[in-house]
Amino acid sequence: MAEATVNLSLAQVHQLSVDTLVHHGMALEHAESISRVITAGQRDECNSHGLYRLISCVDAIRKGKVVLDAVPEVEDVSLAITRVDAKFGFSQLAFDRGVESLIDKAHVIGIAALAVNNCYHFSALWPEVERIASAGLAGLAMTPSHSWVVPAGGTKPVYGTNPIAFAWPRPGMHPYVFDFATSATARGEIELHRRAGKKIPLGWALDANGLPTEDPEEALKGAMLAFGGHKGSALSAMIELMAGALIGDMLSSDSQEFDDGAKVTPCHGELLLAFSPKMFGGAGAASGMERAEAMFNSITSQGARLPSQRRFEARNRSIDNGVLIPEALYKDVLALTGR
Ligand code: NDP
Ligand code: PYC
Repeated sequence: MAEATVNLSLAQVHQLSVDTLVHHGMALEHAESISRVITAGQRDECNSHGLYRLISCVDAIRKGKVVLDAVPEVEDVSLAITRVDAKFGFSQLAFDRGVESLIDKAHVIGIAALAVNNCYHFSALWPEVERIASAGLAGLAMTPSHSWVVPAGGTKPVYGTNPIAFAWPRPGMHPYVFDFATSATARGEIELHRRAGKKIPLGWALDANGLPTEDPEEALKGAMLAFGGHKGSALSAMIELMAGALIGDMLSSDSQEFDDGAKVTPCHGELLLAFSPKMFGGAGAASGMERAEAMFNSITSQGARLPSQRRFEARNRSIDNGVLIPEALYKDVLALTGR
């Protein structure tokens, strides 16, 4: 039987998100920043990081973990580096406060970095790299999470689900964007399988005894696997180093310890990088952009799809028709404010 759904406009999703967060004491500026990202996630049918995330946001608020009125502090570290201390608020407002500086610096000196420290982080990274690409820059973003993922060949979790996202600007078109967890899937996907009473594919996780499992509940009690064996595992380690150790912030294992059993969304840092094709390419910049287009064409012309194509198609549909939310999720979100 088809799942019952509720049709909401994007404006309704945004308002539902703002109202829920403000109801729980979130400062309006934070609620607006967070809700833009949640609405974008739902709009692009990224179900693990759309409205569903409100449940974990409210959980973190109820457990008194997140600073609801944190004022992010922007520090101009050097010509190339901007740091934003999120002061233990959610990450989105801190990103909003730092991104213009990142973009300005990359335009001036060709390459720049934004380190966001001390933030509670639950969102997808593509809205951030898309923002960088909208300024004509290539963008890279990465962040740790909680140590849920075993290194390839090991048995004990070390890494987070550690997402990495990249965007390349394409004038007049959507950018080329990928954004994925370095685990076989995002933890949120496993949680959604549990909600839907569905099995997970083998290769995503191990149970608490270290055996492969198709049961999402057992997977969440056990450990997750990296994507691509030793390759995803090494990428995940790089993210721990670059978006944790390098920027003086927590690794996934530290974040897990900091959580102290509360099981709320992870708290750590994020690293974002921006590169100017104009500055790097110099006299060859225009031909570099043309070669990039030729490569994209050689992918799509053989029937293969670009990452984010599904998302951009979903975006067009949602802008025209609104989004379909599972009724059970809609009820759970309304229940967050006692409705
Ligand atoms: P997916 O495996 O669903 O997708 C990963 C990427 O691959 C997307 O860019 C997707 O594009 C692309 N893709 C999928 N199938 C194809 C295909 N056949 N051909 C070309 N490209 C394809 O993502 P994950 O489950 O790994 O992660 C989901 C989200 O979770 C991410 O946005 C990530 O940032 C977020 N996350 C956040 C964390 C945090 O700590 N904040 C932790 C972990 C994950 P498309 O979307 O168009 O399908
Ligand atoms: O889905 O793995 C995940 C995740 C972790 C933190 C936010 N999302």
